[in-house]
Amino acid sequence: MKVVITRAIPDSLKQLLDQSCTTYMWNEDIEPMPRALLLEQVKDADAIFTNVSDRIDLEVFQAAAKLKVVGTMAVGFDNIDIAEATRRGIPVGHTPDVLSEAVADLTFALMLATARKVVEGMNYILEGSWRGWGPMLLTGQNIYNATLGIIGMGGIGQGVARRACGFGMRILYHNRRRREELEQQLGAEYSPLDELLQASDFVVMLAPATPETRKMIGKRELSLMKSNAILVNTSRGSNVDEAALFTALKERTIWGAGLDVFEKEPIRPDHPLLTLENVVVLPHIGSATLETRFNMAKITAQNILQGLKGEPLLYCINQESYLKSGEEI
Ligand code: 8YV
Repeated sequence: MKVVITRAIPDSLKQLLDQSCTTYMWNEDIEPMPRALLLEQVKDADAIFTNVSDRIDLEVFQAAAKLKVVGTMAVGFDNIDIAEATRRGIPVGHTPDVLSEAVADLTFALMLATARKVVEGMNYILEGSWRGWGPMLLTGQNIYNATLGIIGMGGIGQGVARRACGFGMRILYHNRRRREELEQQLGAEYSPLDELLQASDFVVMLAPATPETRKMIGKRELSLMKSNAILVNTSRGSNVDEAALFTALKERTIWGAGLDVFEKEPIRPDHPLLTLENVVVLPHIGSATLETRFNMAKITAQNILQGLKGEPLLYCINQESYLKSGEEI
């Protein structure tokens, strides 16, 4: 059995796969595996171990005639053609839950950094501008007792809500389906999207990237937000209309934004958003703690080993891929 690993993974996990498989690993952390090499390597592959940034599309599936399983080291899977995998009976595994707390931490880090001008403050010192204390110097927004609007109440959303309880926040949430048990546990209030946008001081975008959530926050939605409001996005860039966000931030119809994800990644230093003072940006590191990334890679390896044995994956995106044609779930 051959496994193609599209980015460097910890030695111990590569060894785990090496025990029962032949592995080809693209041994880079940041540089993506060249597309031509990926297409070449998957020709005789039984499994692909991938991540948020490699496109596993029709062309890859067509090239990989022997493919039995795909594992992505991520909760999101918008880079994978799931319909095509399902049509071919190929299960696709991912890594939900294990990263929720790390992404919730980073979401809070962006809320705090944006509201309290943490990056601006450090740059202010670095550029030698600090001459003394000023009553209005780098004044920000309160988080304590503020109203938080969470869009997407999955594992990460719940992690953010739990943290918000400690900050005395009123918690509103919007989700595909109402989660009454969470309303009890966290004191969160279900809210239609427009009402959430109108009432929140912090709006946190945590919905998955789907055709329905594409540009879910656009010009109209931004115009509903308060002038002191901060938007934080730690889900996918496609959920927010970046051009409309740029205008809202520039015209200060909203107060600020903290962004870990972008419409097209990576962004470069000449990106228009970086000309603005009221934005804090990070390079898609929501789940990037040593422990979390190790656990994500471990679950991905386990998903792949299960798939190669023809057994159920730990976390499978497309359960339907197991059905024989004509069967119903
Ligand atoms: C991100 C992710 O780091 O698993 C994914 O799909 O993209 C996460 O690991 C996070 O959601 C972005 O902040």
